[in-house]
Amino acid sequence: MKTTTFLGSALAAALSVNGLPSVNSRAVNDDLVEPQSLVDMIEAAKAQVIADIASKETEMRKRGVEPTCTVSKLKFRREYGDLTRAQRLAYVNAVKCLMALPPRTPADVAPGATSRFDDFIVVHIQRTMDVHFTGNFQPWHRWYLHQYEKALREECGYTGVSPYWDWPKYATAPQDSPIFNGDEYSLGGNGEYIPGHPGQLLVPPPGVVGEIVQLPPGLGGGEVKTGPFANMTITLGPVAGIPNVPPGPMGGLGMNPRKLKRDVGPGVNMMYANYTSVLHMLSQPNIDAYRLVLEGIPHTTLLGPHGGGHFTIGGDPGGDVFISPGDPAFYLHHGNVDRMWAVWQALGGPSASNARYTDLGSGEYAHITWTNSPPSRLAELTDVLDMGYAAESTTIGNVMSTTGGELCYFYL
Ligand SMILES: *[C@@H]1O[C@H](CO)[C@@H](O)[C@H](O)[C@H]1NC(C)=O
Ligand SMILES: *[C@@H]1O[C@H](CO)[C@@H](O)[C@H](O)[C@H]1NC(C)=O
Ligand SMILES: [Cu+2]
Repeated sequence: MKTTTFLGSALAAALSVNGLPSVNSRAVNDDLVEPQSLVDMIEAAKAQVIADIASKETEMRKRGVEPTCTVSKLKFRREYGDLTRAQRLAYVNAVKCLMALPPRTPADVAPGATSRFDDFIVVHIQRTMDVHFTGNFQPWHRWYLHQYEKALREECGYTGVSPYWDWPKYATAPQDSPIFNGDEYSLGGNGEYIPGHPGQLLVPPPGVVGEIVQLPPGLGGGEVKTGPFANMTITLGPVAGIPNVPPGPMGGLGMNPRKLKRDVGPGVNMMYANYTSVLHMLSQPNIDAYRLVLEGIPHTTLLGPHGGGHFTIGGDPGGDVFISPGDPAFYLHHGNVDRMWAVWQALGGPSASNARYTDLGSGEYAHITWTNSPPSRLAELTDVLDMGYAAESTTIGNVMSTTGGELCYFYL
């Protein structure tokens, strides 16, 4: 059974963390201690982005055009744990504000939507099957995060930028990280521990062929009772995928109040989103290869860091891909998905001759249906990224760079 392997590696890591000898201790440490090569890659990417903006700026001014994104306007998104307590609190309060504003989604479309925060869940439910394992996956989520940040800023007076969650940083104990430790500056604590609860069983969505995956359990499983989102109510979903939780009314768009649950723990995090995974991902030569590492091999138990982050949160709504943005931690997880992509893009060299800003690939994840089933055409730069009632839509081509079009940010 798969869980044996997972528990085995978790145990090996625990042993090496305690300083006890372990056969695997060297390999495990390599996976859990930040390698200098990764630090260097991220620094090189940042330098490249700044150099690109500077040269574009000069070239545009020569032509008498005022550039929209300049070096001085560039905003840097930061890791949640690197924010000051005041910054973390400001972010948390802005999210709470979004949860208190009325929805724009009409009640007959989604009677379960009760807030502006919910508008974002609704469009994610509506678009799930055509924005995951598809050519628009990363562009769609890039624009989605940008619009969420914009709503926090314009509708809730937030003055900061989107934070992210550097997965490997807390991989041995994500439940103790500044994101999940349950203090007043966190995004709420772990779910209450349910002794002996099983890990999540991943079942492919209806109509999609694939293996059933048994994940190791986390250290929660129950309701979140500490921190800013303690006792938070979620009304949309579930749609599919949470064990022992039946789908909500109207395919998940109906009203179905229940409490936020999480199952945060090191099992999935160490296995799928460690430093080796990230370094390996950033070393991929093209977008098809990159996405196979990020999202895992189609129809197999290999999850990749994207799934690894999602199922490190787990629970309800975190364990259901359709409604996963119902857990406020979703936006920090996808912040890192976007950060990794932006870094990988910049590592391809100067933007003027860098295919990573234009190439959407031709592999199994490059089409307009989930893992190309049913078979569909390849995604194109002119395809629309639909934000439904949550925000304005755009096209893939407008978001291929974090410093082009309306976007002007990078990551520290
Ligand atoms: C959460 O709800 C429980 C009752 O279920 C209550 O005892 C507790 O004080 C609540 N916590 C917060 C932070 O509201
Ligand atoms: C780190 O991730 C890789 C996959 O990216 C995996 O093969 C390896 O076992 C993981 N390390 C640990 C300690 O689980
Ligand atoms: Cu998504």
